[in-house]
Amino acid sequence: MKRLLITGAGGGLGRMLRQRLGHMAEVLRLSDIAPMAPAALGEEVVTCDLADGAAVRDLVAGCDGIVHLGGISVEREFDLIEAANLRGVYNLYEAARAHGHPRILFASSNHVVGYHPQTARLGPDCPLRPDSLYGVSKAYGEAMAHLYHDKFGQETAIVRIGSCTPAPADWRMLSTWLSEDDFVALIEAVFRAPHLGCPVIWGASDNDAGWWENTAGHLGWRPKDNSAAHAAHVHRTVPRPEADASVARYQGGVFTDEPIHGAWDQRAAKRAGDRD
Ligand code: NAI
Ligand code: 15L
Repeated sequence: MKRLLITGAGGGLGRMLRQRLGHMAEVLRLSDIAPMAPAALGEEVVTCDLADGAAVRDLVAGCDGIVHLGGISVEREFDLIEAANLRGVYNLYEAARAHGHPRILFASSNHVVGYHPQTARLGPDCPLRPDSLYGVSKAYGEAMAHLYHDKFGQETAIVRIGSCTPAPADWRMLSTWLSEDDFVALIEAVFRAPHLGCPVIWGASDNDAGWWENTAGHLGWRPKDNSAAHAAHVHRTVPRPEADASVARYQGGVFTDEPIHGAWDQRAAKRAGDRD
């Protein structure tokens, strides 16, 4: 590729991938709304709010591929999620349509299925059971990817990332862990494939305790890491959650405990308080 765009490049995964995807394109275009380190050789750094359609259109111009990480990555107020994850995704797909349909890797999340019990083993066509407004916004992004594929042939790898961290940090992550190496190898496979289409891919390593099958074998992706190598350390250092705690019951863990932030009843209570 001549130019690969990484949105959300100032975030946790974006900063990691900035270090590790330079070989994939002559130029990495790195964008975020947050501060980023200055551009090094072979990099372009662009501040861009995903909610700004004109800016996103300019951002995507000249790009041959997009790793779309940008957006709200946890449960927050709907207005924030709406701007970055709903309008932002629409802006990205419209920009891609205007600029020749560069292939997209969409960072979806396990939280689209977070209310499935941990006893369930899920395939890519399982019913969505989002655990949060955040999870709903990722489901919307997945639907947008399918729409633009069916209508225009836009290719997207919908990657439902589990927990991408250097090592699994708790008991749940023994099931959801995606190693950084496996994520990088998946991105390479997605952009190397002659034909991609619009597959749903579970972004998890080859964990003994995993809940999701590998649906990207046809792209040549074979995750190499396994959380089992870290299990003894987690068992020794992290207290085991109670069996009836959400983090032990549901695939989405503590996201199922989140309230609806800034809900109407909370706003009404605040307005009444302000009047008193
Ligand atoms: P992060 O929160 O560290 O990074 C997201 C970046 O998006 C931030 O730097 C933020 O400034 C930027 N952003 C937010 N609103 C924006 C806007 N309106 N315009 C432009 N940029 C905006 O999240 P992280 O952990 O790096 O995750 C990256 C992506 O992967 C996110 O989309 C997240 O939902 C997804 N994901 C991550 C997982 C993980 O294990 N880290 C698991 C599942 C999904
Ligand atoms: C996500 O979708 C979040 O972006 C990340 O911060 C983690 O919470 C991850 O899921 C997870 O489920 O561990």
